[in-house]
Amino acid sequence: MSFDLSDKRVYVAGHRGMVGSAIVRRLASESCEVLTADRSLDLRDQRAVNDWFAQERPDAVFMAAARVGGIAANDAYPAQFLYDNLMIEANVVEAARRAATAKLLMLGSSCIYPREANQPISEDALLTGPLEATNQWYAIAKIAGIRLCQAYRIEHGCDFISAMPTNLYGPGDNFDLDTSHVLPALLRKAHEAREAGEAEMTVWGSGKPRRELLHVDDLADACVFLMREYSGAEHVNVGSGEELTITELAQLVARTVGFEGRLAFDSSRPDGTPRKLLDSSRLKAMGWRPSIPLAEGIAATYRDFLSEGGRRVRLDG
Ligand code: GFB
Repeated sequence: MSFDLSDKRVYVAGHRGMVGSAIVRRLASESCEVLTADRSLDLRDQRAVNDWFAQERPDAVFMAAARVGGIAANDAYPAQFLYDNLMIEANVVEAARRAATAKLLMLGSSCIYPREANQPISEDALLTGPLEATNQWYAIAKIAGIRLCQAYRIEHGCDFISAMPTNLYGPGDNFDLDTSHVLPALLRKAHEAREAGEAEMTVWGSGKPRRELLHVDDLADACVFLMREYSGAEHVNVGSGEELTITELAQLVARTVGFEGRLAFDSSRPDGTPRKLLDSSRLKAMGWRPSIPLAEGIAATYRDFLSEGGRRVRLDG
């Protein structure tokens, strides 16, 4: 039986981040009441989270709040990535149980899978091998998030589910070069190199790793779909199937921005996971498909960058 969102009180945790804001945009076309908390609610503070839930009593929760960042931020802030994410997840899940929230969707990441997982990576590859070192702290926290939902399902009968998106991009992304993911970084670098008339732009690592990219509005649509249609213990992969090397991505970004110079590879920077293409066949079999082609999504994200003036600099999702 599907979960009906009509007239429900729906809390989007992390509504200022790229994922949370996309979910809020997506929920605008549903007849539900969207709840958000202001900045004064620190999701790492258990008592504050319990009080907020007791007062607001959401029927459903999209758990999109997280400390997030690209390969360099993960490496630089292991304690923040592990501690903040563990606390946020545990507090929100426990508060949702206490407030008798009927359904919760936890968001994870494709970095939960072993570095050497078979490709495309199916859900059952979880915990079958060692993690990639550059994002293991974040991955451990996200694995704990999946297990929390499963444990609460077993012990308390809570209908808490998890979705594991592939690498995401889109409006509202973080364009800070020290903490961002690859796509916003490349957009910014190509833009600034073109503006300054430079002959080359720097790309971290070898350019050989492959990444699958999904537009955040497609993810938001998949989250609403899963909230409605899925009630299982196992986490569900959410990918686009659009995979390319970092070199190909940099070339696509350069074309989008109109930068005609060379790519210079900085081998002092890490490559990270060689490949993490998700097997999204379970979600596909349920009837969901992405709809935003990569080239179109990148062009829209570049427009967002220009309208924001590249000012978005953040570590929280
Ligand atoms: O997106 P990204 O930072 O993270 O990097 P991951 C992806 C790839 O792009 C790496 C290369 O091989 C980087 O070396 N790259 C090239 C760059 N130029 C740049 C650049 O200017 N900036 C950045 N950031 N990368 C993330 C995890 O891993 O995946 C997160 O750190 C999360 O925790 C996310 O799980 C899904 O794809 O390697």
